[in-house]
Amino acid sequence: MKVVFVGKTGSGKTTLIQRLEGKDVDYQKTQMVMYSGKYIDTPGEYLENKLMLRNLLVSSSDVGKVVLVQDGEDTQTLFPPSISTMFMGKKVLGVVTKTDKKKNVDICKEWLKLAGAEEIFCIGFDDEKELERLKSELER
Ligand SMILES: Nc1nc2c(ncn2[C@@H]2O[C@H](COP(=O)(O)OP(=O)(O)OP(=O)(O)O)[C@@H](O)[C@H]2O)c(=O)[nH]1
Ligand SMILES: [Mg+2]
Repeated sequence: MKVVFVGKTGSGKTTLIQRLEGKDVDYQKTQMVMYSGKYIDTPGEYLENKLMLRNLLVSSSDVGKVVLVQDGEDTQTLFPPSISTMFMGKKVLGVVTKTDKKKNVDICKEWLKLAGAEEIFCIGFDDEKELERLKSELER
């Protein structure tokens, strides 16, 4: 089952997918929804436009899991409380990225919990173990 990644522009979705796929990390702004294999990458703009997010979910009915990606350096979140309820029947996980920067990781975890993430992973550039833990969760 496919996995869709949603999160603010620059939160680290593409980087995370590249690492999960064992690819070289290569910065590129995501301009459109990218379906490549199991992981669906979305532009950050999809989170700002709820209609686009809904369209994406309807048109990707084979998605089994949703990963909410929260930038660990951010002092705010774009995920409203219980946003998980709009992804009906899909398992919602949360990832705090950039934890190597050690900025706002704790509050970011709280926001993801409030958003309705069932499980939360904290992943930075120095975190291969947590990346592997996420990978095996996504492969289940
Ligand atoms: N230090 C650090 N930087 C990261 C990490 N993950 C991503 N970045 C950096 O954050 C920037 C944005 O990463 P992307 O993966 O392109 O973000 P995105 O969510 O795909 O952004 P959009 O495509 O615009 O929606 C890049 O410069 C990455 O190198 C991390 O774990 N640690
Ligand atoms: Mg991207």
